[in-house]
Amino acid sequence: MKIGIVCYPTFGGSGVVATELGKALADNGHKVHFITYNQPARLDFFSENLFYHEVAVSKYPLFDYPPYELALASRMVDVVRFEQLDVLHVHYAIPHASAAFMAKQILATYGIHIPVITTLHGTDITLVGNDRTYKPVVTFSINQSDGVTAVSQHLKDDTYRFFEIEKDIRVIYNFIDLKRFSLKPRDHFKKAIAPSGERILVHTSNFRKVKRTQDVVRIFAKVNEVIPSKLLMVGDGQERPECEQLCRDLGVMDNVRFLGKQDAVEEILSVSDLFLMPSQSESFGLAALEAMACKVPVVSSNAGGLPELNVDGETGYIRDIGDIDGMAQASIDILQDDARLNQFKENALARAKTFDLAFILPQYESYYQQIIEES
Ligand code: GMT
Repeated sequence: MKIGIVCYPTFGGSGVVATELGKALADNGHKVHFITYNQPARLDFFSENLFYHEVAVSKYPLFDYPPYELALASRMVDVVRFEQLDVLHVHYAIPHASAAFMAKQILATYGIHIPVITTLHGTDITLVGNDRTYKPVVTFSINQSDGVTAVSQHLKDDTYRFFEIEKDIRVIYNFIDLKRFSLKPRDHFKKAIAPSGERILVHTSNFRKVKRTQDVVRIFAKVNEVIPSKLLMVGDGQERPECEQLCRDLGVMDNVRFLGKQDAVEEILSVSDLFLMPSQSESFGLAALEAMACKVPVVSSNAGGLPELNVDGETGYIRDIGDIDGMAQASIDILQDDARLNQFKENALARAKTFDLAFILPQYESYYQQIIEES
């Protein structure tokens, strides 16, 4: 197939899922065309089946808000026409689904029919999309998509709860490439971070409010009172300065490292013993899946789709959102007992394997085929 993928070229979340999916489709022989405003973060190599079409937004003094959606729709029209795409797969509803709707209408004037599939990722439904500012457009463009997928059952349920959706939504879970995300022997790195054999806790995110990164620090401070440990904070965003200050206030800064944005997250996960994800909202929790694939158990909140990934008492523990004491105690329970920690590590990997790219990729391929045939 010739597939157009529209996404945000971001380091995490929907951008990573879209890019990894495109790369896997290209490896499987499909021609994949990325349409976005910047080279996607993980699309940093050459492949005969991968193409990248940049969306350039012209600046003009009149535009306080340059019309990205129009530039994107125009680019989609050109790419579909001249590359003769079979399907457009847009990741994250805003503004990709509405831009695709516009492109589809324009293409119809050339006698071209292009099926559009929208994948819902989370905040496009739970936070941003549900905002009155965007809601009518999001509802309309989801209903106008030929196919709609959601990355968890919880996100599918939320979409029906928050919007008036007539479309059938297919759940296709996020996936992991186990060739890249696996435990790597990095003993020298582990020794450098935890020279006295301390346990290593880790958190990766974009440090937005929704991630509750200050809870991560508070949980760690409580764990560190009982178990000598270190915390690695990976990523960057608006909450980082507050977290750094909180570390100073709680007197734990000597045991915390803020590593900023990192490409080789799997290297950091490989030296870690426990992943913390106390999010306020999380449609799936891809970062937790990456950790589990590297044999790192997860202590998380019960937000959104997290219970579909993290199995309470098996791959880690789940506590209510904001239950800092509960998450700290759960972390201590795992970390203070070698046998339990090792069992949870094995369980985490076994669970991650059920989200192997090899199982999920065919689900997307057959869904594309179905939507192309039906539309
Ligand atoms: O979590 C973020 O803030 C990024 C966001 C995105 O859309 O890029 O992530 C969402 O999509 C990921 C991939 O499907 C999911 O694993 C995340 O759980 C989801 N984030 C939220 O729902 C908050």
